[in-house]
Amino acid sequence: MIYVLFPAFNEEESIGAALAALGSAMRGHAESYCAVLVDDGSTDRTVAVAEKAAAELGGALELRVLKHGVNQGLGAGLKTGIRWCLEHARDEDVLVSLDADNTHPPALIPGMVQLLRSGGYDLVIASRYQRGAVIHGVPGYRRLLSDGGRFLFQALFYIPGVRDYTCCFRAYRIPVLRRADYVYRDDWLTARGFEAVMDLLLRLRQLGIHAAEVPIELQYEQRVGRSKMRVLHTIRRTLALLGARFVERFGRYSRRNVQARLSQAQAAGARA
Ligand SMILES: Nc1nc2c(ncn2[C@@H]2O[C@H](COP(=O)(O)OP(=O)(O)O)[C@@H](O)[C@H]2O)c(=O)[nH]1
Ligand SMILES: [Mg+2]
Repeated sequence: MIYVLFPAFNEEESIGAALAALGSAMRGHAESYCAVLVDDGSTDRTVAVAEKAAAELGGALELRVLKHGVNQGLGAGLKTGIRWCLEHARDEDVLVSLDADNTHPPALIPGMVQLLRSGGYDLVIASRYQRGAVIHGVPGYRRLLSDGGRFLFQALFYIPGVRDYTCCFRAYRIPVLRRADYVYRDDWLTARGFEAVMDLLLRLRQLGIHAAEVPIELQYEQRVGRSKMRVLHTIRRTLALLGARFVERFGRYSRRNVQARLSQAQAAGARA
């Protein structure tokens, strides 16, 4: 099963097209897909539109809707969705996350999943920084921000195979998320806002992950309405988190400590 997680806040104008595109992407692939929509206190018709779009696919796509009563932020939405998937998924399943605003083409998903499995990766990212990536309609200041972020993250938190630390469009193997859950317990998926996307990767980094990227075609011009990212707020929160994660690397969540916890988990698993 491929779980496709859409964190959404007021996406009534886009979620229908995003689900329809997922329906087209899955066609001809034997594996089943389950769209997991985390509706984060939307005040518009996001859920109704999603349900209609799924119904129009004639049962080909299972849709699960998880709801927050009040808006809590993108990170909180990802947390709800990831936790739900970890409860329901089997180890051979895959979790894909992507924007609900129809700017991330679901057509990439089958290829990402195939690479994840055939290459033995824990994570495959749809990246703006791989040869062949095409970016439509992203404003200059947002590009500058991503480019600056990329250099900062790569310098401070190098992960082999990773260039794009802030794109939400990723395919994860379930066991790597379970390992993170075991190591960090309640101390992960804690970031509330957009900085959570980067934080997820920094936390997985300490586990020693194998990651790869595929080029994305980012259809930003297809976004209806404005981006929900508050730029200055996100920069501030991201920098604060970077500092915290940098310090942790030399203490509580050093590679050594993390590996020790993972060995404990393996030993406990072997005994069970
Ligand atoms: N759960 C949740 N999702 C959000 C929130 N704000 C934005 N999103 C979703 O996060 C994704 C990225 O937001 P978007 O506005 O597209 O940001 P951009 O792509 O960085 O410009 C979209 O799927 C949004 O619906 C929020 O407050 N809560
Ligand atoms: Mg977006």
